[in-house]
Amino acid sequence: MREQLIAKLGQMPYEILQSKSISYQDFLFKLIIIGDSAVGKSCLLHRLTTNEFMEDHEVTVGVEFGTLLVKLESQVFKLQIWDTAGQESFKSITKIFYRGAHCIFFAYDITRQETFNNLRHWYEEVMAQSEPDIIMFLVGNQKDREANREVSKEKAEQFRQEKGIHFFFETSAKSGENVENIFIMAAKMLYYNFKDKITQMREEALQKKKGNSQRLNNKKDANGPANSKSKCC
Ligand SMILES: Nc1nc2c(ncn2[C@@H]2O[C@H](COP(=O)(O)OP(=O)(O)O)[C@@H](O)[C@H]2O)c(=O)[nH]1
Ligand SMILES: [Mg+2]
Repeated sequence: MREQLIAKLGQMPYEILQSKSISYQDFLFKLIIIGDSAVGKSCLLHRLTTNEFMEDHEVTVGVEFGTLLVKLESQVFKLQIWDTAGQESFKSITKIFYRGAHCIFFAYDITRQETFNNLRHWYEEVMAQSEPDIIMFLVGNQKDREANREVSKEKAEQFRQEKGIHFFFETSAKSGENVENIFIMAAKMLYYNFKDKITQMREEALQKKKGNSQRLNNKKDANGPANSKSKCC
């Protein structure tokens, strides 16, 4: 069932839009990345938004954002991705960070067992702070450093199942492997979950738009011919 859904979502076509503007009929999803310091959260976000790898960079304090516009079945979604930049103690993250989040990425470094072990604390924090229906991803980053691996895929998969986390992927911000994939999967999963609501909202927006143009037409009918008449005669 779960595998079927993953396969189905994987096949769904998508398009990444370059424009950063958003119109009123688009939908906004808030995604957050959490996990220990130096697992590669900022690099994942940077890779997604610029397609570059940051070898060395300064740690910024506070929350950083990245955005991605994704088109799925003619509907545009804005993914607003929050990074904990510099606040990697699970106790120091503020409630605002979790508020209204639709999707969460639990990130660890596959070459540091400790970062994986600490996900238990992160998980508890998320359970206490976030919405109950939040979509969860387990993300083992630094996949390119296979020779230094400390966390097996089996252990990670076991953790995913134990906690009821929806997806598990290994990524590399360095090579780019699976980076776009996790965010696109998140967008598709959210679209899938919210589809009925989205269709309803879209119809309402269309009705409203129709109503507006109807009003405009009426106005035009009222003023247009009358004006031209008065000009003409
Ligand atoms: N080899 C490798 N290094 C990475 C990867 N992702 C991040 N790094 C490095 O790990 C360090 C910490 O990355 P950063 O994104 O700042 O981690 P954060 O504290 O979780 O935001 C940096 O030196 C990165 O260059 C990766 O996928 N592969
Ligand atoms: Mg960071």
